[in-house]
Amino acid sequence: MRCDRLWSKARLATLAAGRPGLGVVQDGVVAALDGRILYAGPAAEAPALDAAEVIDCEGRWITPGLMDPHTHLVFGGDRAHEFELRLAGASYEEIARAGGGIVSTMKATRAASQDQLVAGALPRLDALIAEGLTTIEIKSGYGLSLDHELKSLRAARALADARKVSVTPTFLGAHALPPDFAGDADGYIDLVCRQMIPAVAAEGLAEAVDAFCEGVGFTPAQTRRVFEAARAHGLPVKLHAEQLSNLHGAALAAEFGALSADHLEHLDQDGIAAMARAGTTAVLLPGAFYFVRETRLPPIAGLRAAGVPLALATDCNPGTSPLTSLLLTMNMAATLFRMTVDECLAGVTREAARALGRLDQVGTLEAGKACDLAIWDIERPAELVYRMGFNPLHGRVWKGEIA
Ligand code: DI6
Ligand code: FE
Repeated sequence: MRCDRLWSKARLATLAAGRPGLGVVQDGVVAALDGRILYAGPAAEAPALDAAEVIDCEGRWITPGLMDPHTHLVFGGDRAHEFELRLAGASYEEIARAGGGIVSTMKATRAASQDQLVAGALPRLDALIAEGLTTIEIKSGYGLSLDHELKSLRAARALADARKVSVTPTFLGAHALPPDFAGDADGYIDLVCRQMIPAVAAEGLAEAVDAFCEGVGFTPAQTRRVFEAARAHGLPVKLHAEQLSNLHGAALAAEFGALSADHLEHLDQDGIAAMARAGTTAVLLPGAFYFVRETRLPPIAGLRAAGVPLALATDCNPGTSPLTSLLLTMNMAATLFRMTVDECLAGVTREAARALGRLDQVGTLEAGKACDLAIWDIERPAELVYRMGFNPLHGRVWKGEIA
């Protein structure tokens, strides 16, 4: 069989559903043809392959390319000064009242051009790519007006043209109440449902719709209206749920067959059961948990026992998770949430793909999927979770191309 490229003498962590644990293949090969995996598995069982190019991996490990299924990567400005105020004892509420918080990022995002938003996001994207990222979800949510939300989503799309990476944009207009709608949250949700979502859908600018269901965000009733508008426009949903309190957002998300419910520190057993029934993936965000010094752990054991898929993400955002490292995210998930090495690696590959509705295309080393690979200078996969601040990436492959 003809193939474009063959990676030989490799140890594979396939994450393939049919194989136990990480789906390890000790003496494996990966063959790519036209950007897709033609074969991934034991060298001894490979078909006869006529490769245009053979790369000897010299025993290195190959995993699926890493995926970040929850980021707010596109935004203007930063909140480093707020970080100093917090260290000096100011509360989030005091900072918000002083015009800080999401509103300060909204102002900087509105003031930035689309090109400036792209330029500002590129260093954050490059940091993730340097660790083997091949797919990233990018939310809007700092424009909070029709034009600026569209600008943000167009900037997210433009990043896919600027780098060899796959971008899945998510519309998060229901992220916070902009000052122009102070005291009129229902009026703003009208704008989100009647103008923003139709425009986003008409331009094909998003693959899903998200919302922030929280006391400082939007109510379950307002979230339900956003979900109904998303459904009317054929867009799947996901939700920032139970981050700071239990508004039963995860159960609402599950009612709409959500791809994922994210954060989940305050998730209860009813929410777990609803997610399990709906097949909704839990996206856990240890960077936000760490950065805001949260003390309530998400119910990992309950989610695990109910068979809810567990994904991980950086939640890269300027306010609660200025994090651009999936390797550190995995270490935090193991160290803080007590997730296993296998769960962490699955969380940034197979389960991240599931959370994005892309498991049929990426997330495991299986024939027919995009040939997105990360090649590592490690002796065992646990090193990718164990180390902090060390990047053992040897090479990255995106759609069969050495990137
Ligand atoms: N939850 C969060 O932690 C971020 N957004 C959200 O829905 C906060 C975003 C910010 O503070 O800029
Ligand atoms: Fe978030």
